[in-house]
Amino acid sequence: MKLINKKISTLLVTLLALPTIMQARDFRAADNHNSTYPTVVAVKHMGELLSSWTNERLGIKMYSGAQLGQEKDTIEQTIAGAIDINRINLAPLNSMSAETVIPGLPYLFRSVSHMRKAMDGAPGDKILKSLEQHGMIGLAFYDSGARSFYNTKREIKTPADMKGLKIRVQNSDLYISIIEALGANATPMAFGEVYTALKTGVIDGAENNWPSYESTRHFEVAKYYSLDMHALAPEVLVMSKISWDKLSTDDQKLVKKAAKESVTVMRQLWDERVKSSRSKVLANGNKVESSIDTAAFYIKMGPVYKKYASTNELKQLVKDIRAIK
Ligand code: GTR
Repeated sequence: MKLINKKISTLLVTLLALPTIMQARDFRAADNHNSTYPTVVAVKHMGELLSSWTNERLGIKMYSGAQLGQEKDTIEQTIAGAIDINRINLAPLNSMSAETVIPGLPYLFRSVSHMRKAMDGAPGDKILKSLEQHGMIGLAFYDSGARSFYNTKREIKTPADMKGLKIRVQNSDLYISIIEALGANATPMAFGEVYTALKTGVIDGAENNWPSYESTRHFEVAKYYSLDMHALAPEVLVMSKISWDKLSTDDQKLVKKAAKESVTVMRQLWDERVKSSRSKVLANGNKVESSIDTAAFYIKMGPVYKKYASTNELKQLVKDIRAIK
């Protein structure tokens, strides 16, 4: 009798624990950068937080280095629920959400610290919220430093130096407009194809921050890097709404909390990586130009602001970002 009672109580304990066991899972996460890139390390850190808070019930399995595809493909998979967590740039979301375009407007942010404050505040929340109707939950923003032009042909100091250059851009109309406003030719292309395109002369240049210019080895083929710092748009961490809706409210809170906490780690890693990437590029003997006529670049952006900050709401978002001290 005792033995039967014991068996029944073991069964009861197992049954009671079942919902928790069933919820145990590793979220599939995607990033197009390699395993040591700050965004990837930060998402892994987020996974470690989740697993320590939940006794390993929740965690993250990171697929870095574009294993699950280029950003356009991973966004589709995220919306479909095949990828749970995705770290992407804001640019490939531009065609879905007009709000995501705003942080990419050239020279909108005065500095990286201005960008961090604005994205951590109400303007950032608004942009993250705008993704929900497209099947993604915006969890947090990660740093992406400043994007500047690099090319295989010549130094760029003024917009006139851009004339006729074939510049690769991300899949975003905003970036096409920026390049065209500067008198160059825009070629939208997936990130993973840029190295070969530079090497074979299909394009003359591209634009990116120090860590990406270095980690992709674009700096080995495009020697001229001109620090015009036209865009300080951040990266974004999103979760599939399908995956999100399957979580309990408590787990949703944990996911958000872990994402937010990973931002601190990311920023620290980012600042270190900017320095080390810069040193590597300089040691390679690249022509890095820092005396740039940024005012001349900014003046050319009038039509771009007009086209993309087109509604009252978007104009207000620009104002709100500018107002942040
Ligand atoms: C990087 C960014 C990537 C990707 C890439 C690109 O800075 O981290 O997510 O957007 O730029 O230019 O495609």
